[in-house]
Amino acid sequence: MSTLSKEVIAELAEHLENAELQAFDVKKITDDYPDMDWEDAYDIQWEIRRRKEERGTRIVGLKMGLTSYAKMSQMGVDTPIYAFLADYFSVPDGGSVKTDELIHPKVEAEIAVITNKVLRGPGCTVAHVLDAISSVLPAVEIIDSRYENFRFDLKSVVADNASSSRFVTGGNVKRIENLDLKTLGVVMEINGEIVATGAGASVLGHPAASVAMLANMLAERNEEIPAGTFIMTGGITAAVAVKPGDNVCVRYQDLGSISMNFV
Ligand code: 0L1
Ligand code: MG
Repeated sequence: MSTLSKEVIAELAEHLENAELQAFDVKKITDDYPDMDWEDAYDIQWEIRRRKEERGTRIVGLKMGLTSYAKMSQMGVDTPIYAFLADYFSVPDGGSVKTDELIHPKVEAEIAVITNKVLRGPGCTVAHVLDAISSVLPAVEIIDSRYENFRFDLKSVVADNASSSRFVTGGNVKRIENLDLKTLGVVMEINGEIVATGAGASVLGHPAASVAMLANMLAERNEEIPAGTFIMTGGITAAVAVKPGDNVCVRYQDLGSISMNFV
């Protein structure tokens, strides 16, 4: 049950979207609206999505966030969340990420999938997801919370589109039957130094569990995951801060590597 009026939802969406587009930080929104609930938080996120689509921005995928135990303990939370990916978030493999368009970026290694069947909850399981994944590909997410010094709570983060800002995908696309997503390993390097390592099982035990959770969460709003959706299943490692001049390279077992420069 929402607690905020339509006008307040629209105001907060505009406020957070301006912070994203103009790269300035803001106070967490629950300071002024301490009673806002989960539905309010997702209403604000969906309103940001609507604003972008109205201006002609395309939604090119979905993501799950806070799905790894490393990330949950880094942020002191225990519930995964979802968000959307807009077309201009995409940076080509080997490309440059402009830090003057961001506030305080961090990178996360992720496993992404593309579906070929509709996934609809409630009751969506890992079995349904494994049957609906046509391909698997590597992805690196660049998150950039709009909140000052990363001081936020989960509802504020949901409203802020789960800190989504950029992503890079590339490497090799593989069919799911040729991979073991649970043991698939990643090595993240910044400027040639290994800064994080992990395996797919860090994502809720299996990245497909993250997609099932996404379908079940969307069902609460009567939404589904359409066939052909690109989904980033969540960070395998804790997020690592980056600065201008950094080169990030993530090597994936069986899926090649992805790199980018922060300029
Ligand atoms: O992609 C994610 O795991 C979402 C992270 C949201 C919280 C943060 O900014 O670290
Ligand atoms: Mg992420």
